[in-house]
Amino acid sequence: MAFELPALPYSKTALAGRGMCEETLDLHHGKHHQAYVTALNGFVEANAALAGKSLEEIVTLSHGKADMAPVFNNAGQHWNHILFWQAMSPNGGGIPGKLAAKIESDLGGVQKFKDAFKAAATTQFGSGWAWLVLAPDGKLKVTKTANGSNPLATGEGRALLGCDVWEHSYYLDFRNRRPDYVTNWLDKIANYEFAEAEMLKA
Ligand code: MN3
Repeated sequence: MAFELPALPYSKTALAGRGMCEETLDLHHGKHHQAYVTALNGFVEANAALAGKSLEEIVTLSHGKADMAPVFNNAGQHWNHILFWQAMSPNGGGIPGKLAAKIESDLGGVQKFKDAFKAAATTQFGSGWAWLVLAPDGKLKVTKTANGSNPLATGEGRALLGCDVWEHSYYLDFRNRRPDYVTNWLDKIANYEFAEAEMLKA
């Protein structure tokens, strides 16, 4: 079974009033994410060791292996973007009670969480991701990864939110102003209902 580009869970214009325009979503989903899926399928077809493996298995088995870096990059980016589309919402920005309480106890409150997330996102040199994860010790943690990597690969925990800080995610809307993109993303776009549901599944 070839991997497939998942449909967006909202229309391409759904986030336009919240700082992510139709062209950004159209290119990001239809071109960038599609390219990762197409490349990954090419690697799976060419390598019998990858046949029949789940996306999570491919991410894990290719992580840290120099000869599998192209496989890891594309599998990781497919996994990251599946999460990214779900981690955004046209009704984003509001933090529901159970997640807010956990943020308060583990991260010192919403403002400290947002400051830590912005710091992670803006200090990630070059391309990468900022994450809110439920760490193996049961605590919330803010982290970052480079390029196509993610908390599944690094073992840092269950990803609850992931913010794409590759330039293709924000350049049309915010130009070079990554800090403004991340602030807006946390305040108006992030789907904390999704993050809470993922936290409660764990
Ligand atoms: Mn991207």
